[in-house]
Amino acid sequence: MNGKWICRVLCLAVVEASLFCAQAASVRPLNVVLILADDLGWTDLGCYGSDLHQTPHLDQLAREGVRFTQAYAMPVCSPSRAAILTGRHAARLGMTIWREGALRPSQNEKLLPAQAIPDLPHSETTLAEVFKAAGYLTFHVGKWHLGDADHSPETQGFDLNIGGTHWGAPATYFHPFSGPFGQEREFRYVPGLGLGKPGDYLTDRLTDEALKLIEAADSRPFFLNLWYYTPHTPLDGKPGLVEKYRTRIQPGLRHQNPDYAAMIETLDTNVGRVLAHLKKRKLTERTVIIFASDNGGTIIQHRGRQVTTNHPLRSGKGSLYEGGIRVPLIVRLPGKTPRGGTCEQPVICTDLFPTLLELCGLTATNGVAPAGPLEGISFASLLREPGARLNREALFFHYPHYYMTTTPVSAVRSGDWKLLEYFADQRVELYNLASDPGEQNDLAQQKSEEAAQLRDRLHAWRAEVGARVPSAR
Ligand SMILES: [Ca+2]
Repeated sequence: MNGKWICRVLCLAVVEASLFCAQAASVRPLNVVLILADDLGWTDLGCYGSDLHQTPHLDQLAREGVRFTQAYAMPVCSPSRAAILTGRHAARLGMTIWREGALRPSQNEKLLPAQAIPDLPHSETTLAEVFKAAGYLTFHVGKWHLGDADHSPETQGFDLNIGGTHWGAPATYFHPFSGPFGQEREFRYVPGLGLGKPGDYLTDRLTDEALKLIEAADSRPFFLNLWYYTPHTPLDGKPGLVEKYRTRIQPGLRHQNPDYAAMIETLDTNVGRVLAHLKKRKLTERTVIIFASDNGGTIIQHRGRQVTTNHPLRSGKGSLYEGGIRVPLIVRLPGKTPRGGTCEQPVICTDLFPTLLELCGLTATNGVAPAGPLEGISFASLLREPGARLNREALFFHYPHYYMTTTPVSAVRSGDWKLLEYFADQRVELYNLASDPGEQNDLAQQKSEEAAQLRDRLHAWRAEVGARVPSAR
């Protein structure tokens, strides 16, 4: 056992350990399938309001589980992934930008962005390490984006890695999934998928491998971290589906991109394959399913079209307005849990770590502990009672970098109030998300007392977690 398993343990896993969990854990450990889509926006699924994208399997999953309407991620890839695996905020980890961004020399911007680290430190405790210590098989399939070869999934508690690299996107979704990527024409590939054949499609192939691993686990408990690359750019939809959506797009529909729509339908089909396979293997009643996205939908132009819109939310990936950070989240538990519940409590990706530990009954007795303070809190209680409240005062966000949708910024949400603070001019904006979810009416002047209080809290949080901030040039 690794020396870092110190005793600052998950009393949270004990708190509220339900009869359901205790029974499940004592009979046979629950399996976990954690499915992450990449850059999927808040309204991109049918059950979240898309009027174009067809997602029957995910809609069905939402009917069988709990659909969160105010789930948050970090605004870009690697920070969310690090937060999910550790339960710790990206700002505390110092991983505030995607990996390539952390390595890129700063551009000629007004502020010098904060220095971010590109690789998830080995000193952190990951979900995979926790599950492995508890006797689970631990599989990573798909996008990793949390470090170089020295920080690959195999070094972070996973028994096996298929498809994960330090890159954030494939060169192409079509076989052989390799080629030059981006303006730099860097050669990229997706390892672990064998020879394959022309016509193979990346999202399908990752699922093929995931299903084989579920088979191979046989009766042993497993943690499957299935992190699809899709629907991140490049927008390579299957041609037949692209054509289908091309004929369906009408003026006035919220979503308008046929390639993106095709990729989302294929994502949905593959989630359906995983669910059907679990059913066939009689594992449905022993498996927790989580489906989420790692950040808000991308609103940039790609091949001459806007990728998606997060309307009615403002902005998209990279931004700390809701469109950048609010994401779909669906969780289905086995057993007699509420079906088709909708939960409006704000939750955040750091919560998955303590939630999964609680659901699987992993406690101090398993000898597991995070590497330090957790920002996440368990929302297991909401899965049993979606109308319950979480005991949390505020959620914080920190993106001390530039992106196409933002300049360096931090934000705090407390109750219905949300404050954003921009580093370039110390400007604050205050919104009431209950009456103004689209963040159109800045109330910072009108409600100056509330704004000042929230700003103080934001500053105190940044100091507490040691958040790195931009500096003047
Ligand atoms: Ca992403």
